Amino acid sequence: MDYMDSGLRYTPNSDKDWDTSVQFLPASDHKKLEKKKGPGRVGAVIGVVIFAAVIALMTGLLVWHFHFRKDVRVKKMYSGSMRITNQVFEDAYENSNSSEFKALAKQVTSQLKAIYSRSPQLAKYYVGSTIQAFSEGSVIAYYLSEFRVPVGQEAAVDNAMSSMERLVDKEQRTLHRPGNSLVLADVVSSALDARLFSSSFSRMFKFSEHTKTNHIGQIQSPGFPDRPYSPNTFLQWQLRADPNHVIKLEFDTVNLEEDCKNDFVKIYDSLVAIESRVMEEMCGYYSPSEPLTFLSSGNVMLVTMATNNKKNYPGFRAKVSQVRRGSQGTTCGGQLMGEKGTFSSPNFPNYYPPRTSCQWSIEVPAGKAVKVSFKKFLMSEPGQENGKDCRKDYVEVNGKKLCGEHPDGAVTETSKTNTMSVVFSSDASYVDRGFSAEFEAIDVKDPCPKQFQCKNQRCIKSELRCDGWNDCGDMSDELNCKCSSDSISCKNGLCKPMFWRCDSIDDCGDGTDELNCGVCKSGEMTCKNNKCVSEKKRCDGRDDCGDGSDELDCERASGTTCTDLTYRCKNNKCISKVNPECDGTQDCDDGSDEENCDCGRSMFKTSRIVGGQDAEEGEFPWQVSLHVKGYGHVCGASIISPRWLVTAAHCVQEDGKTSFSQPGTWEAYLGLHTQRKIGSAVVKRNLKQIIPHPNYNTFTYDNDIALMELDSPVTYSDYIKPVCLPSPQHDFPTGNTVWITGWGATREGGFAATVLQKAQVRIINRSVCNDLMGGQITSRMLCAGVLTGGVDACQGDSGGPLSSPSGNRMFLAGVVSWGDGCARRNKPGIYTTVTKFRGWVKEKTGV
Ligand code: 4AZ
Repeated sequence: MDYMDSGLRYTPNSDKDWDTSVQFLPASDHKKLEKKKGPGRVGAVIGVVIFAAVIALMTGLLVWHFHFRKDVRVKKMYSGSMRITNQVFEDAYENSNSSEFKALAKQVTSQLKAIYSRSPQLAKYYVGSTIQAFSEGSVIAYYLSEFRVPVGQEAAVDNAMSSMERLVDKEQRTLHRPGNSLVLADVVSSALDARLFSSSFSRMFKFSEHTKTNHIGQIQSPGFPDRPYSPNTFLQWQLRADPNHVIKLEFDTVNLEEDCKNDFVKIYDSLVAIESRVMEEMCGYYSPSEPLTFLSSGNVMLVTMATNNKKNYPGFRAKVSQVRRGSQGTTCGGQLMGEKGTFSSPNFPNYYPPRTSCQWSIEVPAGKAVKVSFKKFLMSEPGQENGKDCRKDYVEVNGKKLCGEHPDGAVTETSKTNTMSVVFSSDASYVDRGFSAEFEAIDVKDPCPKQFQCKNQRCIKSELRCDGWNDCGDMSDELNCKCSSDSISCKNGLCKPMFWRCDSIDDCGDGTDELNCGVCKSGEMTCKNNKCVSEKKRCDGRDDCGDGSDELDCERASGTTCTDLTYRCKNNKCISKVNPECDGTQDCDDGSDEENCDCGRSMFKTSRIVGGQDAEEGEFPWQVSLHVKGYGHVCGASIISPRWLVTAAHCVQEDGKTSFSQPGTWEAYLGLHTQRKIGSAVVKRNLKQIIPHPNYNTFTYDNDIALMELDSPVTYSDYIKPVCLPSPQHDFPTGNTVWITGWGATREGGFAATVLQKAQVRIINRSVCNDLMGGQITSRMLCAGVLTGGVDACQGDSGGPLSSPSGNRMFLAGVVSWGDGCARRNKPGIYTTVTKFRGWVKEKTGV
């Protein structure tokens, strides 16, 4: 169905599209050409033949050009709004069937034609315009204009449309305009989202609702909640409020297909879908606990919904009401006085309205200074995710602009005097949840009374100074310390808890805590089982340690006696080299250590040390997002072959409500980077079977591993590749850095991440970990983390990989399993030890 079907249409005369005149240039040297003698009879014949061929070719080209060549054109739609300052709004303008609406619409369309005629590009390709609605202020007209543009000319038309304001200006300044011409201002226009006029729509519904005071209306996708929304459908709701009111739209459910390319809901601060007035685009599943209320800037709002042919979900439902402009939630700023207080962006913790700016003037008692701490800070939007270059929505403190997303409490600003100004500004497109902040009066000379002041101006409890933990976030609380008796005095001045001594991790940063750790005398080596044996016994062909560790990594690699620590080749011979598999060197006589090595590599070198940030696309191509159908992301998994995934058994454990153990409950997204953005790299698979480990213990999380078979194999790509499975003897030494990845919560109890997150953690000594975790660590568990806290896996990361670099490949060291909260200090993340299950994986999958 055509988007232009509704409303009034004005169609101009069609223009000539092609320049059909052809001109021949005169020969530059015709005299000379005439004088030349012919080359004889043969030459004349050849000349005639060539002449005939050229004539035939030209005739053919002309026939093709004028007769067969298709005038290929694309439909381009632009939407916009303009304020008519010399008209007064009448109630009849709300009804597109009224004669008043039709009369004004006719005037606007003819004026639009006059405006487009000012640009040769636009005039040539213009088809017509429809007026979609009018609203108050004096009168705002919302329109759609259609152009048919030859392929290749689209950019020129976009360009011409971008200077629409200038064209309007020209038109407005034309002499001899009819006396009743409209006076136009505030012209906004942009190309319509192509998904909103797809030719595949078979159904189109348009609703209008004018809210009233003390009345709560409701809009919902058709069939909600009893049946899924229909395919290939376009819906729009034009919402109006009384003058001096704004629209409040409160979603209680949003449950759509994951991929916004297919099904989506888009909210506009307008009555027509103008891209520069988009407030938010939504698809996928939103937890009902997420604050999902939107406020318009004026008395209109448009909600659109588009669905494609496949996969229909329950849809959405939202309440619509009007709020008086100036009432709570719609305003912000003001005078803040006193010792301390709080303030937040308008409508916090819900979405702030677009086109809003305000200022808080904070004044604390004379002689003191103002300190502002942002508890929450969410001012991110497309084109401004990185928190730099805050040109769209921002907060300005002390002349410094802040935007993007910041961790709770991470942003603190202090003034030099007893006043401070904080400005909030949102632009016309995209909104976020904003901020909540606290201000307090501080003594300039003693800004942190009875507390320690960090270099970054944070105040922390005095007892946290020199305790080995980075409480400030900038390490300033751990510098220049006199260490207590239960701390190690690092040479570099840091103090670290005594129990970190000799755990094979350089906690001091200068190695002090790992010095003089050997219990063995000089000339002796420390075995893996802590026995001391003479250095001379290393690699002598005999197992002197008793665990084979004195016979590892010896020159004479092959033919070693087999122990628990040696690598067993396919021919059952053992080699002493540590982690020989897939290291690029053939160590086994039969070459089996270099077999099945198409794994663990991505397009990227993962080299940066980070504490939780967006992964690159394709950086962890074995990462899988496991979705419960109709709900969304629940767990992670890792690809180990075209057919098989490894995940956590606790992800597929029945909970009474959802059949987590049933393959039909799940869908696996491979090659995914951003949740709800299903690009061409993403492959979705249903599951054929789920095999939880038979010894999985639901109370202790022991043996927390499961296998998933896909219903059909995937083809590997840059974004979909398997991770390497470690041999049972693969060594992941304490202190080694490993990667955790997932879409889990970005803080304990927080929301799941949209973009795949990565963080680097270290393998932690098993006995240190067992002490920290109250003796709950079995040999089937591996600990990894950053004991100072702040970096960890969390809810939603479960089942995902703990990827360990070895050579130039990544091995699956662990499966995200459990933890005591997330990122707490002294509480590492616990992972399933994959090496312990290598035989079981082989038995069940053949991989
Ligand atoms: C979870 O609930 C979870 N900090 C996963 C990992 C950790 C904690 C919780 C580790 O899925």
